[in-house]
Amino acid sequence: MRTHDGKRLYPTAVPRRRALLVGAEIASMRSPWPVEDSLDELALLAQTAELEVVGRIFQRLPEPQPKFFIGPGKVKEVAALREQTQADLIVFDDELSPAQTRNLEEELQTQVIDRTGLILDIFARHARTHEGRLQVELAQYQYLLPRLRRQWTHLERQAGTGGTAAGGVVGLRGPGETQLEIDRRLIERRIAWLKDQLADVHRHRELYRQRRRQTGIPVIALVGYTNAGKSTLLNAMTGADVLAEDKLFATLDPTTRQVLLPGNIVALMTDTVGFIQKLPPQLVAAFRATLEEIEEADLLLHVVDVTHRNAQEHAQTVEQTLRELGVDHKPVLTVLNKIDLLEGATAEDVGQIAAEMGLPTDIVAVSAQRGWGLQTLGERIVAMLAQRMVRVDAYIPYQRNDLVALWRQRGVIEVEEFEGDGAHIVGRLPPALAPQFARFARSSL
Ligand SMILES: Nc1nc2c(ncn2[C@@H]2O[C@H](COP(=O)(O)OP(=O)(O)OP(=O)(O)O)[C@@H](O)[C@H]2O)c(=O)[nH]1
Ligand SMILES: [Mg+2]
Repeated sequence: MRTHDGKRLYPTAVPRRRALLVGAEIASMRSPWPVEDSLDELALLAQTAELEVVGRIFQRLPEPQPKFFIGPGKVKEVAALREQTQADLIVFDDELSPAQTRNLEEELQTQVIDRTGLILDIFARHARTHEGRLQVELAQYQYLLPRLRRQWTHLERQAGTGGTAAGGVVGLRGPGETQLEIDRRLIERRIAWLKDQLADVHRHRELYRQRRRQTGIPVIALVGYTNAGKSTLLNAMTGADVLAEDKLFATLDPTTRQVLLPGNIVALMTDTVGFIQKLPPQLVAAFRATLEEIEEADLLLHVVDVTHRNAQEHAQTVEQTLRELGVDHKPVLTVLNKIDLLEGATAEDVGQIAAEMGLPTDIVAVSAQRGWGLQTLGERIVAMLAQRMVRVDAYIPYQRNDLVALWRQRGVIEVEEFEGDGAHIVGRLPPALAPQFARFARSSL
């Protein structure tokens, strides 16, 4: 296990922690996810965090129970299973309140974390840039602060055994009440410092964006469920070499690359952090860089792994997260990825699959890995970007051929007729560039 700054918490020789997974199907929450599928996903998350999953158990309930989230009888079953499997960590699939976590730890005499805590641990492992690390550390401390007390109660009880420094996220020790107060104050101070640092980074990025905006180069953001193939698609479209792995949350820090679209149109394409069900939107929002890239984008490409059993649930989660982040007004093009795994499927079959999943039928099917469908995808992107541009009808003299070249690269030329000492051009331009053409315009609609 490693902390957010890459230091090892334990020597490598120490065996993996043994995790017991606990799920619940809550009737009142009406989650579209079958509880077993959600636990499968939790198991993948646990593996990514290098835990050994030694058992799983779930309960169907009308409502979450205030004390333990699950019912007291089920807690007893969990205790028995823990004994039997020798688990030393219990991972709940749902968000627990700090009080529920404390009650469960007291009852089960073992460390308890929830899905959010586990995801934070993975974030801490995968953040690479300075900003990414600051963001993760801030999110970790914000998660930890209300839970500090349980660390103390939990560890005090274990005094003499040296206490179990909790894995990843919860790696703080707090041996007593005084220490707890000190920890709390230190953490509050650290949170304030982290926020300051991040505000600085944001100011710098905003300056960069302002310059970028003035160039009128359109921005395309790749969004989607984790592991859908966003980074693979970015690499395939732009020749970037972003890490793409069969892991959840391989990408945390957005990468932006230039892409050359059909007609030699230049755009920027940004890879962003993946979404996942039951991830509090504040946590996605903690990735300000991702959020800002999405807010800034002219077009979102929603990448869906069409071969996943839960593709429909994935797509719904992404749509819901975009709504929660307040960016659902952006134009979206749905891209069904990994079609190489659908052996012998025709374009019609893929359209059918999309319709059955309740996805927009207006999709593009690709294999980012094999490079299939990328030409069509590029053409569709150009067509959608053109809709965001303003229509311009201009006469440009030959001396200003530089403007024609710019138009060709950043906009779309529909008609080009040579007349006298220049060219009469009709087409579309990004709104940011239109003013440069204003003095040559015949009419601008
Ligand atoms: N068969 C097949 N596998 C693919 C395709 N595209 C991506 N993959 C695989 O899917 C896995 C996830 O791909 P990534 O590109 O890392 O996915 P991502 O959406 O960036 O994931 P996160 O960054 O973790 O959110 C990798 O193992 C890829 O090799 C594809 O078109 N076909
Ligand atoms: Mg990625």
